[in-house]
Amino acid sequence: ARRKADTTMIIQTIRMKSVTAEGMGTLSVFEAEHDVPFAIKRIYYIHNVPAGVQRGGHAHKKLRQLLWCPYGKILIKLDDGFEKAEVLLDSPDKGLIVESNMWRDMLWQQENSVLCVAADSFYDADDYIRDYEAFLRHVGAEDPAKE
Ligand code: T46
Repeated sequence: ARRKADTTMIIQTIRMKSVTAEGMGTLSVFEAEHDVPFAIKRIYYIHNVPAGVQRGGHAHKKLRQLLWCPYGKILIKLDDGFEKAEVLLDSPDKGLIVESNMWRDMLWQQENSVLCVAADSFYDADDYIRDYEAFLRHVGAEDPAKE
């Protein structure tokens, strides 16, 4: 029951408030529930990743997250089952909200880029969908050829 792309996939990016002190660098900040549309229960970060590596390859049933890259360049590829979009995290003040039911891949484009994530829930392995066909069924976007 694949629907037509009559709705556009909404990709929400945020700009962190950034305060630069002349010759002394920049402080960037975001606040839970103010700048990010949820309370934060967990922070994790992914580092020591060689350039060219792709991680992810899953979706979450419920989890909502903010992704940002304080150092480096990481391409985030999103797929809601109907449409795909890409966002390049290439600036420490740029954040990407990834809602639930989004298939995500993260491609490291620069050695040692760091991916930081603020999540609205504790870790729950049962919240992951790691099979793409199962994801398409979950969001009601099965390939009609396979029905
Ligand atoms: C996501 C993207 C952006 C834990 O034990 N606790 C945790 O909080 C997390 C996030 C992971 N883990 C364990 C589970 C695996 O054994 O760490 C290992 C690596 O996790 P995974 O292969 O899922 O990593 P990525 O980079 O593919 O995905 C991660 C998050 O898991 C995922 O929620 O949205 O970053």
